[in-house]
Amino acid sequence: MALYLAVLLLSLIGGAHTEAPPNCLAGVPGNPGHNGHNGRDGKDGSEGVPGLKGDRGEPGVPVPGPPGKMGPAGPPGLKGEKGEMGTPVESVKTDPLTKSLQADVQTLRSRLSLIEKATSFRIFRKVGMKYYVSEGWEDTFDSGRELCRNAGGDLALPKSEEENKGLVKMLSDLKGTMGWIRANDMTTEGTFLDGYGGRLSFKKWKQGEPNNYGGAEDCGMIQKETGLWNDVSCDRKYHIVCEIDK
Ligand SMILES: [Ca+2]
Ligand SMILES: [Ca+2]
Repeated sequence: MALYLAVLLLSLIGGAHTEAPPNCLAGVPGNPGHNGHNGRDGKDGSEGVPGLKGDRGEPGVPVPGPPGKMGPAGPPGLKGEKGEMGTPVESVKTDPLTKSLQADVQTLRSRLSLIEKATSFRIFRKVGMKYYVSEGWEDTFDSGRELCRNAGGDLALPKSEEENKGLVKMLSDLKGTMGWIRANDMTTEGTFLDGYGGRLSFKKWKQGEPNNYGGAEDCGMIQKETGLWNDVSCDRKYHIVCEIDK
């Protein structure tokens, strides 16, 4: 704009120094001016007026929440009243067949125990319902009896001719000539007992025996050659044959 005014002014001044043409023509337009500076930013508009209050909402639907944690145990309750006495159970009766089987089983167990004991010895021989057993020991009457009792039996004492012969065979097996028998009169001189206070149910004394020779013969022995018995000093050392019957 300022440039345009300056051109116009110069044009007027120039006209003052020159003569005006006879026929006046329109002038040529000048060049457009430069753009002006940007205008200032406008301000934000002012806050609007609050709207109207909305309608009331629909009522909510109740939803059950998750279960809460378990609370602490309560105090113990009061003791209840004593109950009535019950009816006694009738004793169980065992039928005869079951009783018989139980008895058989017990018998078999006893026999098995007996066999296990007997067969644990180096030499054993079954005679009737008992076993004569030995490890080949030779010792005094008392020591021999202790050995046998520790093994679950006792010193041999034949109660029949069959058992007496069986004991003789044991001595043969042991290659011995004499062995102890349990008969003794330690308690009462002249009265031979079985070691448990019982009288002898079977005897096989050699003729003239027992004679308590020298006043010091209280223990019985058996001779292999004859199968006959004799009373001798208990401190002698003879073969020890034990009997196991249970
Ligand atoms: Ca005697
Ligand atoms: Ca004698």
